[in-house]
Amino acid sequence: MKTLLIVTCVLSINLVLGQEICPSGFVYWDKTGYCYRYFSNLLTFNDADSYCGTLAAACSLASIHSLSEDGFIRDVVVGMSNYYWIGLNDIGWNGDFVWTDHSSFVWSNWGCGEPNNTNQEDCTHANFGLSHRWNDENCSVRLSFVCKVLAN
Ligand SMILES: *[C@@H]1O[C@H](CO)[C@@H](O)[C@H](O)[C@H]1NC(C)=O
Ligand SMILES: *[C@@H]1O[C@H](CO)[C@@H](O)[C@H](O)[C@H]1NC(C)=O
Ligand SMILES: [Ca+2]
Ligand SMILES: [Ca+2]
Repeated sequence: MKTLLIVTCVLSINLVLGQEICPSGFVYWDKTGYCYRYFSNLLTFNDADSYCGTLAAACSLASIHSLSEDGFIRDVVVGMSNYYWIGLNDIGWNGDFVWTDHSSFVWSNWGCGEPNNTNQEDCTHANFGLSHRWNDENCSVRLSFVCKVLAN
């Protein structure tokens, strides 16, 4: 009984601190069960997604599936008002948007008039404009980015 209590206690502390269930430096969000991390390094979209993949198995640029997840990433994970890559792109076929983590494209938060594909924009950044929405941008542009991975 005593052992069980101690084990339970240690497990809850780890959950609260977000340790072990997330790779180092990632923030755990219990609402989705995923871990998130912001990187201020300026990389192209493909380099950013590859970088995420070096951090943990099946780690990709963040996919976003609700307004609350969008807000959590912006306010808690990033915490500043710059642009950052998320995993949404239409590199394969213009207008056919997919997430690099292969999750379903079920929700979007495009800014007014976006995506506009001006000069072949096939990649997406968040935090666009005063209403903090999404914009398609040239994939070769270098931006900071957010990685996301399922918690252990
Ligand atoms: C995208 O940006 C790159 C450099 O950042 C540029 O070389 C390329 O021409 C741009 N593509 C288009 C279609 O404008
Ligand atoms: C298209 O979106 C870009 C941002 O990616 C913006 O700078 C540009 O003004 C928009 N073009 C038009 C025609 O609305
Ligand atoms: Ca496009
Ligand atoms: Ca655009």
